[in-house]
Amino acid sequence: PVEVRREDYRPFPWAVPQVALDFTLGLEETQVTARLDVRRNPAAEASPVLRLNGDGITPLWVKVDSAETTGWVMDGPDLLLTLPGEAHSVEVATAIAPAANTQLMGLYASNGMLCTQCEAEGFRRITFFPDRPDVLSTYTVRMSGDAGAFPVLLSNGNLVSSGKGEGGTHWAEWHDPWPKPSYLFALVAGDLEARRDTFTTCSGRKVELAIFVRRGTGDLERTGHAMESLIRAMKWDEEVFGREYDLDVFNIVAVSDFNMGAMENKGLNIFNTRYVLADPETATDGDYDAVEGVIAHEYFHNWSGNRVTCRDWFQLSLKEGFTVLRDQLFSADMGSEAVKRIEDVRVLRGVQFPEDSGPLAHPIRPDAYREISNFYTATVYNKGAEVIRMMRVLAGPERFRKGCDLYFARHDGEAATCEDFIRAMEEGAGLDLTQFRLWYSQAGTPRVTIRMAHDGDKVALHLSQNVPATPGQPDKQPMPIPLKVALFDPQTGAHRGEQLLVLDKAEDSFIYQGYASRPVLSVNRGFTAPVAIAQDVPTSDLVFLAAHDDDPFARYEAMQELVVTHLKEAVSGSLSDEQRDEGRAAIAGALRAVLADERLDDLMRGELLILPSHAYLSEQMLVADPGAIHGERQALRADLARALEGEFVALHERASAVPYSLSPQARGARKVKTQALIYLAEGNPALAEKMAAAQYRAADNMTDRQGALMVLAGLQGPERTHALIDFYNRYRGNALVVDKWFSLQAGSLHPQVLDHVKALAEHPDFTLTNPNRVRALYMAMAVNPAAFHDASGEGYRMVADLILQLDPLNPQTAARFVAPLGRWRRIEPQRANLMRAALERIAAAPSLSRDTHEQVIRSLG
Ligand code: B3K
Ligand code: ZN
Repeated sequence: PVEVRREDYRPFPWAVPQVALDFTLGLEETQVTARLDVRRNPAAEASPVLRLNGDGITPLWVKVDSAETTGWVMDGPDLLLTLPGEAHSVEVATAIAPAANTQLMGLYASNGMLCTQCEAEGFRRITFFPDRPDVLSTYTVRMSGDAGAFPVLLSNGNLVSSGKGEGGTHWAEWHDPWPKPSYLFALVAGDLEARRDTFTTCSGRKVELAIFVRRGTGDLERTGHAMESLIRAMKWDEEVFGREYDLDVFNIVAVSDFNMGAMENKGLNIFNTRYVLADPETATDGDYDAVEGVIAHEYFHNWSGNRVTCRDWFQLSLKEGFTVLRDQLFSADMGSEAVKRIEDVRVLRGVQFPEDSGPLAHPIRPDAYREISNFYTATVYNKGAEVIRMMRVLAGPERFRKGCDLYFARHDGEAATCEDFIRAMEEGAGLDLTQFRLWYSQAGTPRVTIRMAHDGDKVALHLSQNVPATPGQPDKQPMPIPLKVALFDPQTGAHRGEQLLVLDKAEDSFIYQGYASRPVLSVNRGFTAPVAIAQDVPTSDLVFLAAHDDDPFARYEAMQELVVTHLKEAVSGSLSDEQRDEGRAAIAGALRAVLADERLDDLMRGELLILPSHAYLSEQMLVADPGAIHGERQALRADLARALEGEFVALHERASAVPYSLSPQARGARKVKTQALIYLAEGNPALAEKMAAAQYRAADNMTDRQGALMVLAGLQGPERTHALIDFYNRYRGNALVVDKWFSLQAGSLHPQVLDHVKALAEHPDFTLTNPNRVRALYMAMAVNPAAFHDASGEGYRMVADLILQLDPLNPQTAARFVAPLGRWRRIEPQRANLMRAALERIAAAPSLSRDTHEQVIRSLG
């Protein structure tokens, strides 16, 4: 497999202003003819050769200017034509087999319906085409099919006409007036029903909204939250970013077989059911938030992605990083800004930081890939969002908006680059981002070391930065790092105002006068920079900030740091028994304050109760011992639970009295209720079993029920079995809830978890052909440290077996399981050997997909 390099970009020699597609639909076979109006692209180096990408398809016939021709050749998967003139019409016919498409890329069948997924390179599995994002065309799509099997026929844009055909068929023709790249093409045909609503845009245009689900599944009643979220997102994008919707219809279709979360096809978003369906009985509060966030994300792509698209796939963060930032700001506005920020940082640290410090590290704008599907990563998405968020911090929200306005105005209708975005931001927001561009080109999480010196009434902050070496990037340059800081007077509990420091050198010092006594430093408030901070802070400072910092993120951060520092020392074995007890007591004291603080709302209290994740803790150590980290973390939790048992029981009781609603108060109550159980399960398992069983039985919503079942799944008493059987029987047939049933068991703290996973893989409801189900079982296990890192190496073997089995069916999903094994260099030697052996076994397989091959080679690298 060849490497594609960013520096090799060349414009395509041909423009394709118009495309007409004609589909004769069938699950087993669908016939496709494509007519492309092509003309030479004056902006490109001229070439008579027209390369049309294909993947697993062969042409049935080819016509040029309406005459059938044999003047074409195949070059590997691609079709090549040599065209003499300036402009031609090229027609190609293909036949594809949707029901046999297990990769779920291109046109495929899902529960009797037909749907598409084209990003990044799926369109070439449907027909021959210049399948690259810088070729923009207007599409006319005609489709015909059996009216009984496919009563609903959808594509991008507006419905132009429809009618009955012969032999029980019908047809529809759609036209999308907005030029778009092939990756935004979509088609859906099936027996669907829809929730409908309307939205009137700021300029007074009425938009018909519809959310489609499979008919007769009961899913329609679960689309209300998605519709409300869509309407809120449309309104918010007008108000906050000045972006108005631009078609007469906006359709969403929910599909149960889907590789990713959702897809922003122009005017016809296709969603994993997981991010559409929600009702109190089947969806948790977390699921409600995820639906709202993903609905908004895909909608926001209409501008950041569709109206302005990407020149090439190296620019992916241009649309993804920006759109993630947009959805984060939206969700913050819809709920609690502080809690949202904490959740986003938790994902960044738990997923992106490990990626950035491992063998798969890459800049947010990568330089090379073999399979682009492997670069839909936490780095491109989440770090990409952080990088744009830093621009917003540097400019302030108003000037940032000016930069965005200029970007949209200047590049509307174009395929743009990250550089275009940066330049628009420089001009529109009035920033000099010369050095800032390093955030796009350098991989690795910068590490900022801070030392505070206090002398007389002078305070000096000595800061230094180091960007670690990453694959292919041994030497790094210092980057501009914006840090919001405040200096607290521990006596008064106040500070003199927040300041924004920008550390743009390897080392720098910042001096403050007028501090008679040594202040307490609160740094990277709001997490203004996606960096790791290293500093020697007295425990008393962290306890102070955990109780008093007026920046809620910083307060959370102090609490985390208190625990991280303690666990790091405990795991390294450098603590005496006495020191360990002291450390635990300090944490218990801080937690007690959190439990008692009446100014805190429960949503925030719930965040402060969450212990730093195993992944984040491992990240703090050069070489991690997963067994030791897990053991110390659980022992700390048990100790805290025993010290605060009365408080946790009281909290659970208070929260249990709050009736179900979606208000922040009620959601907060549900959050702390299950947090209390998680603690008690370690400190007093018998009591926790009783309380969790009671919570399970009393539950009138999925948040309480899932929380209770999660705790029970990790315990060994009889209530575990009762609840698991009850849950399955209650929800059998509801795929999304059965996914939860698989996940809770695979993610549990139960000592026999690996045996449970093996048994579940044989369960009649388990299948390798549904990505949600595969992830529910195996991703839950792969991120469960006690299971995956079982000292026997069994967890690693199971993941390797899965990858080998899944790769021939669905390479994109299989390749996602490689990263957990790729962490081996940062794991203690015995486990590291077992992990490497698992990777080598995969590498030795006779034929691997390009997806899995690339990830395995990089991971062994
Ligand atoms: N743009 C899609 C991602 C599709 C990835 C396909 N391999 C979803 C999103 O980010 O909104
Ligand atoms: Zn996206």
